Amino acid sequence: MNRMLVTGAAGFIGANFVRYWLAAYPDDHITVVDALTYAGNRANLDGLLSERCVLVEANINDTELMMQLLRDHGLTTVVHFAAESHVDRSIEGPDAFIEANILGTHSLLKAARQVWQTEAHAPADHRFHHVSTDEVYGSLSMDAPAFTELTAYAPNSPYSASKAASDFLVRSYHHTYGLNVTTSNCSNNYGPFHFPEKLIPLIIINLLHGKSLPIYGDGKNIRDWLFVEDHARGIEKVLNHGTIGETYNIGGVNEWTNIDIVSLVCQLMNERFKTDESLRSRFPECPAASERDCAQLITYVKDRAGHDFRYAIDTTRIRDELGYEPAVSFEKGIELTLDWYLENQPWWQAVLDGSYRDTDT
Ligand code: NAD
Ligand code: TDX
Repeated sequence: MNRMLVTGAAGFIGANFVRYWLAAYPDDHITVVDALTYAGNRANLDGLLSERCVLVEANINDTELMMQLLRDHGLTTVVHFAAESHVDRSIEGPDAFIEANILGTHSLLKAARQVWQTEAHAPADHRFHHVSTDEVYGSLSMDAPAFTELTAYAPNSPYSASKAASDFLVRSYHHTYGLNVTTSNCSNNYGPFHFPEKLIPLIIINLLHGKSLPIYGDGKNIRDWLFVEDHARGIEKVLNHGTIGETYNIGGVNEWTNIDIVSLVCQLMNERFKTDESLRSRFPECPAASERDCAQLITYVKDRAGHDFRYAIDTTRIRDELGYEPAVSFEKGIELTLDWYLENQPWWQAVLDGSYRDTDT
């Protein structure tokens, strides 16, 4: 039986990870720590909280509290998702990224080191797994080979620079203090509970409302998309079989230009409106409700500052050493995602109108 601290699990990927883990490991216990920033949403944990899974609303920068939780809940594994995660916000205001991603990660590392390595009742075994991003490697040209774990770090945004700094801190706590760490660097995730400031959910929700679909620059930038549950499976492989001190790249080997992925979502939405009559009355402003093509909402806008051109992940290490393969094809994952947003309007409506922040809901 494992007792885990999962940080940032009221957010997109952490919530999906906890859902996956609780179902796969019925004997395990999870303590979620989340500061419930704008990106944290209690509703993401609906149906999951129980005696086996508790939510503590707290900031990872509170080192004393993190130590207390590790001790009092007998936690021997940390899976660290908590972070500021949106590149555009990091361009507008980097400070929150330094605070959460760098200082927050360091606070957790200090807590783990103190409780797991120096105290009388330290557990025999422990693990600190750090969840990071492919963006730490910088940007690729069209024909450059995909990022491997040996690719030199070259972060370009305040977000990716803060994640790179946190990766190095994690590395140093292994090298210097012998903390049992692993790190995974994953490509772009998509799926349920994705906050609608990010490309795919933003596009889905905008087109349902007949709003323009903003494409930065020429739309030719490339991302490697992975269904969020497959990210959870990758972290599971690393937790169960990964080598201490190592980093593992996780990706979908699934590169799409932004304009192609937005066009695909438009095409799938056109089809949904043809097969499901009820969508016309639910979303009358969507072009597909009046048999027009959703793609007419595509609007090219000013590019993101310092916009990385291409990310691509070489998954050889995690595939060959840990036997990891994504389980959900992109064709299936994008359909699942679209259907999730169509079926969970109250979830995203509450995000749009701000009521998801009400503490008594
Ligand atoms: P998210 O923004 O949806 O969720 C982040 C969560 O962390 C929120 O619930 C927020 O309340 C919480 N949080 C933020 N600062 C905190 C603090 N100081 N203390 C406690 N909680 C805090 O992010 P996400 O997309 O789920 O990403 C999770 C992790 O995965 C991040 O570390 C991100 O860098 C990494 N990652 C994301 C992607 C992606 O495509 N979204 C890809 C690779 C890696
Ligand atoms: O309105 C938009 N229009 C647009 O063209 C938005 C929000 C984005 N884009 C472009 C920018 C990117 O090239 O789409 C691409 C994807 O953008 P985001 O969804 O903001 O993701 P990205 O910047 O690629 O970063 C994501 O993947 C790596 C996550 O937000 C990070 O947390 C993760 O580390």
